[in-house]
Amino acid sequence: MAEGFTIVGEDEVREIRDALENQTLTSAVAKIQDYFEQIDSVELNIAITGESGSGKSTFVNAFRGLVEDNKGAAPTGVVETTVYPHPKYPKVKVWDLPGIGTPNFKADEYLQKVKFERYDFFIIIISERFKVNNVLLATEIQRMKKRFYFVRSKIDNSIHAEKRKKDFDEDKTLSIIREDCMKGLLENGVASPTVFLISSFDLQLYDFPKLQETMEKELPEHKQRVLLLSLPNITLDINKKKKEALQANIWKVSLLSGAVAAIPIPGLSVVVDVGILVKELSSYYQAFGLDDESLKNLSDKTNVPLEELKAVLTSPLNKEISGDVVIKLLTKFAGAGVMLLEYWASTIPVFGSMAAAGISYSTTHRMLTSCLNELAEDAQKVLMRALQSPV
Ligand SMILES: Nc1nc2c(ncn2[C@@H]2O[C@H](COP(=O)(O)OP(=O)(O)OP(=O)(O)O)[C@@H](O)[C@H]2O)c(=O)[nH]1
Ligand SMILES: [Mg+2]
Repeated sequence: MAEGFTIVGEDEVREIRDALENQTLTSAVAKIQDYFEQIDSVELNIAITGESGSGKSTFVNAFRGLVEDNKGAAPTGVVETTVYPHPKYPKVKVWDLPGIGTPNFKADEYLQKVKFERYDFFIIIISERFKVNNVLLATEIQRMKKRFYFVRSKIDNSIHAEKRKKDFDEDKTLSIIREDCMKGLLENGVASPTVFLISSFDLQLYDFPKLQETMEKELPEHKQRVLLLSLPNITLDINKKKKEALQANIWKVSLLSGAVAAIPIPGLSVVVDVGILVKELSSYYQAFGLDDESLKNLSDKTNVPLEELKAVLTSPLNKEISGDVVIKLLTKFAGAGVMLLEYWASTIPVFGSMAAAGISYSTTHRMLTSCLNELAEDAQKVLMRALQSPV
């Protein structure tokens, strides 16, 4: 067996078989192309609302992996609705809605004004003190059949203040804050409220991971992927889930690259569209935030110098992803491709009758899997370095 060789899971094999056995290779490829067009066009619109000064704009930035002085970051004190497309996934739009500060607040008018229909869900940011306006807003959002999540911001401040007390216990402080928020909401008629405690300065702490999981779970399936990929690379769990999501599509990309305008590579029994593979590898790179801009943002946020973050990267893909690099990689994995042909041919009969296609497919599959593992590992190392843990 080749080094690091991983047999694909049963689900994946079943999916590939279904795609290939009941139809011709051409129609299977057309279906895969269709699938990629569809996932590329999925939009996600997230509304951030709450009282004035509660921390909406700061959250909008943190969610997109930015700090305030970055280009394109949300400024504070803006009163109009402003949309901030995600820097890497422009179809993911975070909307910074106006604050709901006025005493004679009318939730229905507010929601009409901010065009509530366009959002997939709302995040209502609440701060230290309970305000009835939040309840009016939540109730109206619910009436409009939209989802919302309560987020209590600035938890770092609350923890900091409590830390001075001599019997300080972080978990206990957090549950007191949580219960206090929930009590206010319950008393004002919000049935079984959930409140996520966060600090926009340290999103990886407290309840953000839980919020992220809940948002993902409650989205329609076709929107889950784009939310996941657009999440800031701040926890090992996000890293792992991104890797799984990307891994799940490798068979589709491999099949596509071997079937669309495929060009033989001199000296290799591999026939692929190198452009598709360059695009795919670049998308891994973006998803894991290994590009210069993302690393710079991470460095700004954590105060770990950019050079130190870059120093932990080991994948050669961090230097360049080009057609030449892809061809070199395919050459490196061609041997494995030949070796794996038998496995793939027994799994997917059509490859048995087309050895060339089988070798191209196995080589590409093996190459993408290996690159994905490598980049995911680099992303993990960068994260651990940024969070100051020993690598
Ligand atoms: N410590 C701490 N401060 C925060 C956090 N979130 C926001 N802030 C601070 O709270 C203040 C208000 O934050 P903004 O993000 O401007 O609040 P906003 O809701 O957009 O305010 P308006 O646009 O005026 O309605 C700023 O000074 C932020 O730095 C947080 O999680 N922790
Ligand atoms: Mg603001």
